[in-house]
Amino acid sequence: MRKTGLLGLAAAALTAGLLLGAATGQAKEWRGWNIHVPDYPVSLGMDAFAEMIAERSDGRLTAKTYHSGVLGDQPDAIEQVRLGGIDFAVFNLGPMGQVVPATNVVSLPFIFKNLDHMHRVMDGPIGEELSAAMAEKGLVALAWYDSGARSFYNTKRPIETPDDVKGMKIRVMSNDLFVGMIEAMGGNATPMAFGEVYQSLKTGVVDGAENNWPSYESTNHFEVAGYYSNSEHLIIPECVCINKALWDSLSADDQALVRQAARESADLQRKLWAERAEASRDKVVAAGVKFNEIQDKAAFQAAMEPVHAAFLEKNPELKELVEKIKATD
Ligand code: BDP
Repeated sequence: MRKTGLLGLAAAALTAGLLLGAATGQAKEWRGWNIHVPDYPVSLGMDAFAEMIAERSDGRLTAKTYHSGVLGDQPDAIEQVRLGGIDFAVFNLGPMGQVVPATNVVSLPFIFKNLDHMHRVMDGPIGEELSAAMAEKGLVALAWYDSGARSFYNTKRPIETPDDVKGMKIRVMSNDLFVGMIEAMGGNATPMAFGEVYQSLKTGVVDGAENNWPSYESTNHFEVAGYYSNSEHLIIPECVCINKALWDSLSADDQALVRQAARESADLQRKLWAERAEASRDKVVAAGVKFNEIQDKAAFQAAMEPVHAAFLEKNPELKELVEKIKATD
C-alpha cells in the first residue's frame, strides 16, 4: 500500500515535470559527441557553440559536449547521430564516406591544393551539395571545421618516397579509400579506432599512422612514433552535424540561431586551429621528433593516381563533383 503510494507519487511528479517541461518549452539538453581532448580546437569550438545557443535562446536550448570519445568511437557515433541517440557532433568527413558516399570526394588524396582551396570549395556550392547528401542520411551539416593536412608518421624511418611505405603496417581511419591509399604504396593498411592507435604503435601492432600536427601531439603518438614526414596527402574538413529529426523539430528562428552559432564557432575553431597546428609542431620537434619535409610531392601524387582511377570507376556519378573541386580556383 505504502509502496504503491510512493510510486504513484513519483509517477505523478514525473508527469508533472514532463508537462511543466512541455509547457515552458524547456527542451532536453543536447548531447554532443567529440573524439578530442578538452583543450583541442574542435573541443573549444563545440563548447563555444553550446554556450552561444544557450545564451541566445535564454536557456531554452542547452547542449553539452562530451569530449575525449567517451560516447564511443567515430563510426558508431555517426550512426548514433543519424538515429538520434546522440544529438550533435563534430565528425571528420573521412569516416563519413562509409555512410554518405558523396563525401568521399574530399578524402581523395591530394584533391585539395591547400587549406585555402579546401575552404573555398567547402564554403561554396560544393559544400552545399555535400550537406544535401548528408541530410538524406539523417545528418544536417551546419558548418565546416578545420583539420589541417594529414602526414605519415612511424616508428621505423623517415618516409621520403612512396617506396618507403612498402611493407609498413599503417593505421588508417575507417574507410576503404584509405586502405586503397596505403596499398597503392605497398603498405599494409589497418583501419582502427583513434583511441587504440597509441597502444598499437607502442606495442608494434602497427608501424605507423597518419594525422595532422595537433592530433599527433594531443594523443602523444609522437612519444612512440618519432618520425614525422610531411606528405600532407589528405586535407579533410570536419562538420558540425546535428540529428535531422531534432533539426526539423526546431522553429525557423531557432534553426537560424543554431546555424549562426555553428558558423561563428567555425570561425573561432579555424583561428584556434592555425595557432594549435603551429604550437603542436613546435612542441613535438622540441621533444625530439625527427621531422622531414617532402619538398617534391609529385611521386606521392603519382602513386595516388590509381586510387583516384579506381574510385571514379566505382563511383562514376561522382566524377563531375571531383572535376568541379579540381576546377575551383
Ligand atoms: C583527427 C580527426 C578525428 C579522427 C582522427 C583519426 O579530427 O576526427 O578521428 O583524426 O585519425 O585528425 O581517427
